[in-house]
Amino acid sequence: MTDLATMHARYDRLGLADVAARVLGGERLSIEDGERLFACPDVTALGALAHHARTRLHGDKTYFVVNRHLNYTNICVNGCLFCAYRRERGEDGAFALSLEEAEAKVRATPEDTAEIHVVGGCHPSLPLAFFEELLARVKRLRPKALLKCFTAVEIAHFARLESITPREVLARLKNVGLVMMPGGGAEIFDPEVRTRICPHKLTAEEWLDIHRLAHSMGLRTNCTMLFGHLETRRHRMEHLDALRRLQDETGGFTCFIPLPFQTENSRLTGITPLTGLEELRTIAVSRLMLDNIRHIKAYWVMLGVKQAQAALYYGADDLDGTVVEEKIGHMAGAKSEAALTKTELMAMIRHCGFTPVERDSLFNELSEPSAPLGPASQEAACAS
Ligand code: V47
Ligand code: SF4
Repeated sequence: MTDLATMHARYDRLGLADVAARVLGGERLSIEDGERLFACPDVTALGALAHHARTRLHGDKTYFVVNRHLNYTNICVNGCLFCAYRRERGEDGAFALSLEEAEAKVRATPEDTAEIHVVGGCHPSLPLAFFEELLARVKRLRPKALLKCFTAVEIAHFARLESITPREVLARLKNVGLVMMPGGGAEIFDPEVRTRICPHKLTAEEWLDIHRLAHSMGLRTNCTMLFGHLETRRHRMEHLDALRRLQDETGGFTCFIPLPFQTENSRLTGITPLTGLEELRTIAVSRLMLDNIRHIKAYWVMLGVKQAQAALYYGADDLDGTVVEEKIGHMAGAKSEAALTKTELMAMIRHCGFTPVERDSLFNELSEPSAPLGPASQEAACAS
């Protein structure tokens, strides 16, 4: 039998020959196709399709970024039930950085940092002028770093506090160097689940509207999905479909980040953590559904380093970055390292047989791709 015939027979046995043919033909998959892929017991067959789609886009390149997270406060008016990071004002462990404290953290950041990722809770009184000054100071200290700051949730919050429109907020932040918004706050779009896990957060439509607006103003954004809590696989599919529809309209999303729920220290109790295979299925289906979003991030902070490496064979092409001082996932029990060095990220990528490519927030390539390890050195690395 030819390779193609063997492959056809495999997907035929699984009842997925038509879906596999659509993937190989570069055709769009429906929500129902996605559900059928999710239900496929042979996770490696699903992974092979996602890997095909990933390889068609990126060959064996795997991206990473030298970046730093800057969480300016954990005081938040929202109180999402899944969040272990948030505190009430005055509560033990609550913090709000001064401009000088934030500056000191940026000064301690290596000169070659390509991205500074600034997010925090929805603080009840910090004015927009504080954030304008913060971004201006960060830009002054690290002029080469791109500023990826503030989720749609924070933008909506600033607009409410200042009684101005989200457009005005974004225009003022863009003026002091904002180029990109991270993808947080999307959670899951289904209105019933959303009400149960984050009743005070902006609605799905509001989240999508702010990203649409940002794209129309020339800003790029990422997008996320928080999964493994109260949602069903169908909810995940509908979430991906909503992101895909907005991307058809604007083309402004750069990267999708599937975020597996970390179950510790939150008010969302009684949730069994997802199996590793269900995480990989979700990443693979995301790659296959989001045919118009170029990059899928295996965020090692939430997945753990080993699972993030496996995810590179299930559709992901990016590992995020050095991160430094991540709080949201680690306060929720994420078992991953506190930070990774550039050397460690490159080794992680090479040991899986991919070519590491350093990037900035917009996925501009900053380095010549450097070759993956050959089989002999891979063996040595595995034995060490
Ligand atoms: O919006 C909160 C999620 C998000 C938990 O755009 C949790 O490049 C899992 O969006 N378990 C913030 N997830 C993180 C985020 C992000 C991270 C890295 C890169 C980018 C990017 C975006 O974290 C929140 C929420 O969806 N989150 N609590 C938890 N217990
Ligand atoms: Fe606040 Fe964000 Fe935590 Fe929700 S997820 S409580 S908005 S910090």
